[in-house]
Amino acid sequence: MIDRRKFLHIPLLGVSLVSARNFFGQTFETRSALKVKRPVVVSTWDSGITANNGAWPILQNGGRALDAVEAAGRASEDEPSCCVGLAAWPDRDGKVTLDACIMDGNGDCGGVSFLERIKHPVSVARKVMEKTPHVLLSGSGAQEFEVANGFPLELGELSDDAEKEWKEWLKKSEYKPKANIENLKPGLSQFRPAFFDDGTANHDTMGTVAMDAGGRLSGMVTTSGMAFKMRGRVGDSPIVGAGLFVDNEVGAATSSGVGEEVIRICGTHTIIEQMRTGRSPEQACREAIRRIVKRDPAKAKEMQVGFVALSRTGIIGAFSLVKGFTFSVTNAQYPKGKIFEANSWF
Ligand code: SD4
Repeated sequence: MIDRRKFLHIPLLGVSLVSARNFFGQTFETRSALKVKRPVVVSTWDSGITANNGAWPILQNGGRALDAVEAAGRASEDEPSCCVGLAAWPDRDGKVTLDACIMDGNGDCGGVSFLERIKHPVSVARKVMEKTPHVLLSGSGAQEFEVANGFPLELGELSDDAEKEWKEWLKKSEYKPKANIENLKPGLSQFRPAFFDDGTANHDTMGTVAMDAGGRLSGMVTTSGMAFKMRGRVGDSPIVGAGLFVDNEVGAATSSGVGEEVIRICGTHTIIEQMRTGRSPEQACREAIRRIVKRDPAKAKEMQVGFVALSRTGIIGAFSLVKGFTFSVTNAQYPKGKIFEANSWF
């Protein structure tokens, strides 16, 4: 594919390039590179503000990035409107199944997938990392491990809104993720653009990366996966190197969107390795997106994948397939969090 944008994306540190209108009619700044001071936390989507709010008090008080990203995941899982936990949309059989992972900048990592009736999968992922010789536990085994570690089993019933949407979906049973709106808060139909009262859209995957005051990096992802997925389907989120990769020598990256596409190109690992060779975070995210586009340009136009990366030198960059991928940044400069929109291929 001819790379028409090659000369347009010149990294300009801290310079606002455009103020774009996103899919939902909101306007966020788009920057090719944002230089930030540590400590800092960065999360996918507008709803990343909730995650960042969970992490920021820890970072602000000199805490570890690892504790901060776990708190970010828990804050999202606790907040029904974030839609990443048990209040989220179910699979096509009507069951909410959750995926999560967590990773430290020294290569320690843990994940859980296809987990049911667990309120805080991110904390179970951390236990997998710290208490087992393994990296990923799945399904009933993950659930048994979680119970043995003192986490309670929740009832596992659908929220009223999620049940309504699922029954509506069953009428056609069509699995067709739509860019940026494939994962909305239950109660807001996936078949029309939807807004919260403040105009934001919501997503069912929260990816967070953080750098603490000491320069240590960590990240986490927590999700209910794509709405109405096949039972047993696992996306990119719990897979280290796909939905999340962190290396203190280079930086941290996370993803959101159609997980199958991210897994196929080992998305976040690709980004960190690109950054290792000297590419900026945005250039590295763009290269990962290019590999997705190359495989099937027509299909890539119709869906969303977004990556965001933070370098160990404090530069944030992002890139997505189509317009509308936003990310939230919180640090001393933006203590309440600020939302930016990524540049996109299409
Ligand atoms: C998945 N990547 O399970 C997730 C979905 C997602 O916003 O990011 N939704 O494929």
